[in-house]
Amino acid sequence: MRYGLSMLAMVVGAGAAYGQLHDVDVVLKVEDGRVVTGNFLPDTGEIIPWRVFSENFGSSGFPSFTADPGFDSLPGTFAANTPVGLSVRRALRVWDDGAEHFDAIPAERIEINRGGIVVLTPTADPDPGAALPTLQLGIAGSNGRIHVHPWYTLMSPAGAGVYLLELEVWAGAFEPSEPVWIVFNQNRPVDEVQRAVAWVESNLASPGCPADFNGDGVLNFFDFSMFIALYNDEDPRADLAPPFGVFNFFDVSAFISLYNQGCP
Ligand SMILES: [Ca+2]
Repeated sequence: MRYGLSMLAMVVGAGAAYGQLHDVDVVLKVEDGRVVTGNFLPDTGEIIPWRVFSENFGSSGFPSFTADPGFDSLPGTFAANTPVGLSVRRALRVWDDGAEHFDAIPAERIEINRGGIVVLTPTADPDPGAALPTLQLGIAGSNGRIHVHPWYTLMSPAGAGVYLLELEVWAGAFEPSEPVWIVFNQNRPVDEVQRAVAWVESNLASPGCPADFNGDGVLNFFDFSMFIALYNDEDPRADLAPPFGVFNFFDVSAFISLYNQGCP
């Protein structure tokens, strides 16, 4: 249940108009010569910086397979014909829900396929400075947009689990993006996936900065927007204070307190 939304609306003003957030595509833009990953705020189309995505294998009806997230951009983001691709930064990891970490490298690997060209997650983390396994996703169209959906397949034994893929996105001569994480769920409960996503956000995307909800290392209005969207969804990530399972002013107050602490 949820209380006190009017109080929250007072805190953040018009931002409370944002609706639900959906992890769909990785939206690309360029800032200061670097690729930046984001997500569309559904009500406004605004691109909010975003680095942690999640998806379910089997979401399109085929087991151990998904074509999401795709990679999208607004027209004019890139020069026509700019090649855009991804590199795999680490071996795949699997979530330990009891111990709450992503330390283990499973037998499973993920194959990413674009037009018959594939890249496989490595069996061990690449050495620092070594070339990363990479895959060109496509080239920007004449309008400067790219929108592609690679195919992700969880390879045998394809056991139930929550898997963590760490990527970076590159485009032409721009500096590659900061790390991007996709949490893939293979037949595990939603609440376990939410715990795994929350762990990635607070331990990998923005360690020591719990109010940095979109994980870009900066505290600003985007984080308020994110908190509101998650609060409206009654997402456990917004359930910051007792009584847990209830969304009320104590969660809002806890968020404001975390926000005021700032980032290290
Ligand atoms: Ca932020």
